[in-house]
Amino acid sequence: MANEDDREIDFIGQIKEKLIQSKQKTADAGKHITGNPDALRERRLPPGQHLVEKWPVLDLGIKPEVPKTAWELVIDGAVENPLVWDFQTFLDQPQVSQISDIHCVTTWSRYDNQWDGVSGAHIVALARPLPEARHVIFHSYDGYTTNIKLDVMSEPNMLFAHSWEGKPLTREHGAPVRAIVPSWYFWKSAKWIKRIEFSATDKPGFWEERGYHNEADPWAEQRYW
Ligand SMILES: Nc1nc2c(c(=O)[nH]1)N[C@H]1C(S)=C(S)[C@@H](COP(=O)(O)O)O[C@H]1N2
Ligand SMILES: [Mo]
Repeated sequence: MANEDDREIDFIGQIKEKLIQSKQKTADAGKHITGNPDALRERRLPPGQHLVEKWPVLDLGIKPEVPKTAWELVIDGAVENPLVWDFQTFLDQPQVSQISDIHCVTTWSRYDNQWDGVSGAHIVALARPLPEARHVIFHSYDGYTTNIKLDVMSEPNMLFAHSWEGKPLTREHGAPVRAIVPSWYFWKSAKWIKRIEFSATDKPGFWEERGYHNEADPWAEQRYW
């Protein structure tokens, strides 16, 4: 009898161990964790996100074909030094290479994307925002717009990318140049960018006007409002 009891306890013990292991796995994957932002950051995957290997495509159904020879980038608004660059002038700027994670509001995340392009900090330094400038609005060739705060432009890994994983961006991912704003959900990373507008007033963009959060911190789950 004592033997049978022991076996039963052992059995329950094993089940418990399995349960703990599976919960541990879930926790390690960063799912269902709330509360401790430091623990979340260490785990790298923001709350409510899951990892993908392939890079999904999301747009408004229009994928404008913008040849490098026709592409132009206007940098204007509340700046001392407005600029208009063609693609060669863009390439003539100091180039940076950065690796960052993508977090899309539709819950997929993709780690370690390598981008090449021109840093937001470089553009800020050249354009010299006026003292009243607080916001930056991205305008794209498909009519899409999105807004970020001026501070975010100068974050160390914010850039305007022409390449991903060492190859030119494909049309569907925003060729020839797109914004990459790693600290915010990916809808802030405007594809097919054509204008960077500095502004004293905030101008909510396409999704921000349709219920998306005005900021987009994935760690604070600033998804919709
Ligand atoms: N110009 C433009 N940029 C855009 C969008 C868009 O529709 N048009 N969609 C945004 C959204 S909602 C997401 S999730 C990402 C998707 O980028 P990807 O297709 O390269 O994954 O682009 C963002 N930038
Ligand atoms: Mo998105």
